[in-house]
Amino acid sequence: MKTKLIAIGLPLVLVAGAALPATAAEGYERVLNGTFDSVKTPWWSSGNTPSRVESGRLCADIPAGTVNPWQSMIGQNDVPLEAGQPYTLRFTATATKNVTVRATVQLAVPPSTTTMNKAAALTSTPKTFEFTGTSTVASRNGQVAIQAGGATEAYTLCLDDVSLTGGIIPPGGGWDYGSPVRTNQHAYPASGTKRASIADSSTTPLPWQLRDAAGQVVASGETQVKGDDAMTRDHVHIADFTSYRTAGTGYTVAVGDQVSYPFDIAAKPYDSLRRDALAYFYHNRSGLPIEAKYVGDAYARPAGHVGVAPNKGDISVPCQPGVCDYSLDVSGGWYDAGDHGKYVVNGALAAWQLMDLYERSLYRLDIEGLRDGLLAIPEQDNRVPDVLDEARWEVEFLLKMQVPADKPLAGMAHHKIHDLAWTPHPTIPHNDAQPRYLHAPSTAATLNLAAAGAQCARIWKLWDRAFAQRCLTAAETAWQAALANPSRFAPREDSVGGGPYDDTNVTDEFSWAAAELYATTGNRDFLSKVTTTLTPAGFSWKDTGALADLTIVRLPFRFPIDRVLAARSRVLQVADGHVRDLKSQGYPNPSKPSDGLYAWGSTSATTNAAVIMAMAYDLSLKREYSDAVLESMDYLLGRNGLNQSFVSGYGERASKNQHHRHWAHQVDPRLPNPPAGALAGGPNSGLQDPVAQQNLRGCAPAKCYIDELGSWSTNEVAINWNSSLAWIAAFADTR
Ligand code: 9MR
Repeated sequence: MKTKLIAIGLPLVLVAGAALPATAAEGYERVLNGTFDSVKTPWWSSGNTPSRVESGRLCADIPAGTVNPWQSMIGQNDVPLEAGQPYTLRFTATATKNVTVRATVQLAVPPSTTTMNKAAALTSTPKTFEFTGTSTVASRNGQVAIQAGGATEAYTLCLDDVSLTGGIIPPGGGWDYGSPVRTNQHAYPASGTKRASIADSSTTPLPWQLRDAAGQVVASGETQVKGDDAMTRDHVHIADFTSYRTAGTGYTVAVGDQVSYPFDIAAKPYDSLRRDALAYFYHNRSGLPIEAKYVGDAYARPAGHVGVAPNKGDISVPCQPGVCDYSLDVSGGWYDAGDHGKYVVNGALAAWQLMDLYERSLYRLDIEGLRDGLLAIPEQDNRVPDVLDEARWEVEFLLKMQVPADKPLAGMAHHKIHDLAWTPHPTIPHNDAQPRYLHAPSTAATLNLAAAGAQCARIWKLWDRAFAQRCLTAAETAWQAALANPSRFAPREDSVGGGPYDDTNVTDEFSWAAAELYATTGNRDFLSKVTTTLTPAGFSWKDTGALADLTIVRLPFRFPIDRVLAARSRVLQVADGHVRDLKSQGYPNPSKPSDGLYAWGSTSATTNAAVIMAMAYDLSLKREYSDAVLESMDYLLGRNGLNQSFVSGYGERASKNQHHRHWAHQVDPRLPNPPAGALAGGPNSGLQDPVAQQNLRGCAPAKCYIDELGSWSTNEVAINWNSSLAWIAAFADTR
């Protein structure tokens, strides 16, 4: 409730939300928002215990009738604890009846190790408590809680000025990134570029060795001193062992007594990743059972959201109150990410990218990419390329989101469908009991449907003419509807129970949709509406203008030659910028944000930049571009400031706790970790979630990442990120 006053001699120093120790003996503050000045986050309460912030306190309605203390709680998770360190818990509390509760500090995950568990007798007069205890474990999963279960009568408990102090590691610090020698932890291509990055303060070159699995030195040399790396604040060296080309497993790079994680050298290192990155989509399909014969027992689950209780969707989903008076069958599609929302803007982009991957395979004669049976999915034997089967699963859903012809705003697309409130972790899709609603149609969703629909119409002509026709009709209807409703924007605030995907500038969406519609129909009206181009800012779900150029480059024979030449030269020019950015950095990220900050989903900025460089390679066949794509893979797979592979299952230290509702092993040991091939969002300077805020304060932009389930702003997965990973993984072996 109050701002903390701390006396450090004279004069008085005023510290808001003090992160620094009040005195050396007291230790650092470990809880966030202990004063409840306005918001509740990141505090939570049990499902049976409604809570809210009231006059600067957190008040909770404790129900009668539970048995154990932990059956009704208020708490905060993701509190870092250090082994052997003493902690002091302080809080002020009241209760509307005299009652004794338990004040606890323990692990929120098994084995729930306790640091303190103390009785606190509450009355209606505010009382301040102080307890101490020593942690026996080092963990970033500590939990501070008041356990109030076991009450015989209901009452209200209010809490204020909660503080947990202790520990010697400064907030955001204490990270051990392991060896300073960072490599692609998965594999390097025998015939491609092979480099390691080494974090070392030396200003003169250092000797390096490449060792085989038996420890024999098979190549050696001296590092290049790359110098200070702004995005990581590391001082970096580079070791280049490109000339070594013998395939094998268990290689390491050593610099002095520091040794990298082991890696392979292989002719085609990305063969499994191209399939795993695509398998992500079947795993996250809504509306059909995910079968063990395709994914294995650990990942099999009943169909999600097919109208079977406790699910309330998605067979007949009503609009949010006041938005429309009908319900739609919007079953199917992919869940967007760690949540069970389905969003047309993002879904259309991800489906588009898979369809673009198909068209690349077609024009580059990548037979593997066109194979039926490439993936373990139900359609693996239907004589249609699996990548198209997977994309169609989403396109069918997108078509269902279009407003029917006899309704107001006919032809527009509903922006999204998702739960009324955020569901907890874990929630397996078929167990989601939340009501789900259609949200208002938006111009952006409508245009993205038009773009993906037009692309679908062109592609499926070859495979299923009736479906192609449905796509074309939907796309043309959507276009007309968007012209008639050019400024219906999804609000940013609509972010409870699902993400907003808000966007108030749709010039880029108009242009991208027009490019796709022109490519498919040849109708010149569309060509004049193609007004945007590829720029160094690239593309994302929000900024789709660059995709117009990518469509032109993909289909040169369908566009006027001057447009094609201009688009090609922009792809080469922007790719040159990415190559420059990659080469200028200690760790090979082709995306170097101009504002010096890493954004939410930064790994997709990397993969999307790699897509541009790959397209430049396809246009020019210049090795420089394909080498840079391979080095981008190195960055994603461990050659970075964190020594972290952001792709599950690929690398010794690979992300395994991505924010996801059923790959939630971290909070329920009966559930699996993500399957191989799921890309974590990666470093994000924004630190929007409490886990990141607790653990990453002060991080260098490229180090703002934590492999914890609770860190939705740095460690989520998403369809638009995996579609991009699948695209470059397919490219990497087929240059
Ligand atoms: O990828 C999206 C990112 O660009 C936004 O900054 C962020 C906040 O609006 O949302 C991200 O998308 C999330 C979506 O809103 C809900 N599903 C999970 C998505 C990935 O985190």
